[in-house]
Amino acid sequence: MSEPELVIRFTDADAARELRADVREGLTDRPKWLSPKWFYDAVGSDLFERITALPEYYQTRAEQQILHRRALEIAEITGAATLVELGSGSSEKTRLLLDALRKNETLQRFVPLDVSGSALRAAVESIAVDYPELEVRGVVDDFTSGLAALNAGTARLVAFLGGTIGNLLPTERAVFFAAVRAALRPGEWLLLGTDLVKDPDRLVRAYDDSQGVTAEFNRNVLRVLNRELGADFDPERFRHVALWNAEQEWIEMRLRADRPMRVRLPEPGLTAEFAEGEEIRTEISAKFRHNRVRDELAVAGFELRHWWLDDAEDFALSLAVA
Ligand code: AVJ
Repeated sequence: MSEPELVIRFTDADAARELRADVREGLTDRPKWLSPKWFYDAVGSDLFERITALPEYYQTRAEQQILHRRALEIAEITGAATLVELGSGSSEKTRLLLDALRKNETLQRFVPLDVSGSALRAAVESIAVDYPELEVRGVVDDFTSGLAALNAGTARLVAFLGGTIGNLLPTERAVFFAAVRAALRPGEWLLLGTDLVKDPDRLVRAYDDSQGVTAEFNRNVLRVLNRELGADFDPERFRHVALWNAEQEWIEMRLRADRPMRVRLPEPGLTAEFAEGEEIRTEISAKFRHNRVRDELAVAGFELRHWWLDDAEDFALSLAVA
């Protein structure tokens, strides 16, 4: 086994600086907002893992079903020698792809990219043990800016799974797809997971589960700000709100102040005033239709070649070529 490599392009100090700048911008804006990026400290990552097992949260199981059925086909079509995984997260899906590519005997390198250095180090080490013939190179970076790291490798397949693309605003998505395309050569591939537009009641329930796990996940971002910025949010005074924005076709998560409040954030040197009922938008999770995915990819220079659904037609896996 060759030792896995870990390239750190985004340090804890970078994250701290970005968090301060983000919070200053978002909490002085109207309406207030926070980036969903800051949900994922150790507690938040754990809560997200619990969300993926909730009866209401179908996405993870749906994507898993598609991958399970299509992994070999993906390996045959792409003949990928390098698997690049953006925002790698759970390694279960990764292993389905790695196993299929290994069976196809094309795979040489695995390049997972994630902002969380600790999660990535653990993932890289366990993959290196189980796939001893594989060259493994983890890159700690933000998936929206870390595409330069893709430079290494040939016959690449870039996987961006889990529906995380939905966290980006339409303009951010366009920038992201263009950046991925610019990092690839013609004939290389993008595998994209997207949640689909469906009955709004089901969507809202997926983001407002009966056990309240998503509510805790949402409020956890305030705990992150308390710890990292010395803020004095009282998370229990904020109500979890999940709603369907029919015009934009996205779910919004918000935190609603249940009384007037003044919150101090010593790090960015900020005092945030909340009126009773005032909300912070903490996440958008866009839901897609076939034509939108095809068109957005086409604008970036990708051709959508395969569009695969789970049995319930809740979630799509797209395979597009540069
Ligand atoms: C990890 C971004 C795909 O948008 O569904 C889960 C995060 N937020 N429940 C999503 C999330 C609330 C999730 N993604």
